[in-house]
Amino acid sequence: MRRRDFLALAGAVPLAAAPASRLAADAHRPQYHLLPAANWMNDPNGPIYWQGQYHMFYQYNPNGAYWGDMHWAHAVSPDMVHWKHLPMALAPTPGGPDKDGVFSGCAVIDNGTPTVIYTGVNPETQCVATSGGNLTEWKKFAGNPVVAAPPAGLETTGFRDPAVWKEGDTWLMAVGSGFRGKGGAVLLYESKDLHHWNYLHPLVTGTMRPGAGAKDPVDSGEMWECPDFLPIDSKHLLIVSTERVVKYLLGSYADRRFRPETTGGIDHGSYYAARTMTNTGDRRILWGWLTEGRSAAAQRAAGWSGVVSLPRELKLLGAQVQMRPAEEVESLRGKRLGGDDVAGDCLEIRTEIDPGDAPRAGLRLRIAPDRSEQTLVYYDRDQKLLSVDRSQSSTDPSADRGMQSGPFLLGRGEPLRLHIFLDGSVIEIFANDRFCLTARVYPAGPRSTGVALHASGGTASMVSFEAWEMRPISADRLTS
Ligand code: DQQ
Repeated sequence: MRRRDFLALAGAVPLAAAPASRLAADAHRPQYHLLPAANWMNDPNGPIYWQGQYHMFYQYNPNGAYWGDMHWAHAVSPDMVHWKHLPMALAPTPGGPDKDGVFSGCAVIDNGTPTVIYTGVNPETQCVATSGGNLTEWKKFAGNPVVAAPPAGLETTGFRDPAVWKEGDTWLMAVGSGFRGKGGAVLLYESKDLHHWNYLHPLVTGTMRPGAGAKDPVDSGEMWECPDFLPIDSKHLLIVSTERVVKYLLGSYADRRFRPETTGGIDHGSYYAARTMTNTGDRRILWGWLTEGRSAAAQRAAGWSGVVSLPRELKLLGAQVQMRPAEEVESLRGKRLGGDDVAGDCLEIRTEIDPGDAPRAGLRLRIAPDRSEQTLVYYDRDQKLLSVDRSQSSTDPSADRGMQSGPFLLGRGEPLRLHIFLDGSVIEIFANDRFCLTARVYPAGPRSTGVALHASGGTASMVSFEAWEMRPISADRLTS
């Protein structure tokens, strides 16, 4: 497939040193996921549906492919899959409360006025900005910060990444936080006008795994980043990012307190800082940051780092959180592939596998003709895990080789249903609509594109298999 690239975005988003020709030829750059024209990106910020368009903001460093100098970049889409980049939405204001970075936050519509609430640093404070209508020009509130410090008397591990929603005529705000030696927490505030906030109490406090202490409170679970809190059917869902993964807590919400009943993983791989889109009615669309799986030096050399996930639709099935790619993603399907010609690095694959008596069964992806590279995705019956084995994914020493897995159990007679999106270095995996794992792989060989059934220790069979080439969201679409 001819490689195209998002370089037409260059006018909207400042470019750094990486030459456009090199980025366009980079086989590891995704072709149908949203990512900036160059440089570093991380958390999705303030995703919102407004006046017939889906808006995505995200953490962005205009200076290079490394974290720092956080801005909010902006892209817009009619369908959540074809994107056009717009001018930078928010940049740090010298001397202002966000002078050292415009950190993560959310977007809401306040009586017809699009409004973002975000964290300014240093120190961590909560700030507000509004837009006249089309979300391209933002005016920071002159009275920022609207919350200047964590509640008096609380010794917190952090105070950032607000999520805001409305109940009746009252705005509620959840701020990511935590307590040393105890665990992560979400602090709850209320307001009538988004400018004057009154601290209520922790919406919920986590408990740490014994002995989990680490220098960085995010690594130990003593700090919860990017909280997102939403009703889903008759329950409420809290999503938090901590310990390098995104977790969910499902439970009941009453008297402005959240009581978790079950917990699970939103994604068990290279995925972080997830946030749902606001203003989408009853639909719950989740976006995450697909983190890189190669060295910082390799990221700088490539000139880009970070990808926005595909839109993921959340529903509740009994007590289980169902996760599926939003149906809009199907519009990217190109040629349908069949038989022996299934190969590629820009594909959608749907397969049903009967593990039979094989203790490990799944797919082999990105296989090199001489087998020097391959990535295994499989169900491990004995370990009760869904795993991605990256030990042979790349002959390039700068690429991660670590195993990625999460708890997963097939019911008696239940087949393994894999729904997989390959896009350059991205592998987004949905299993049986209830488990997700995103892996990043960087095969060195240009022909490491093979796909095959994987079984070890026994015989598994493929019950069904469908695959499509995926259409790049090409430069012309991105700028039209
Ligand atoms: N990234 C942002 C923070 C957030 C973290 C800074 C999570 O607001 O806590 O870039 O990835």
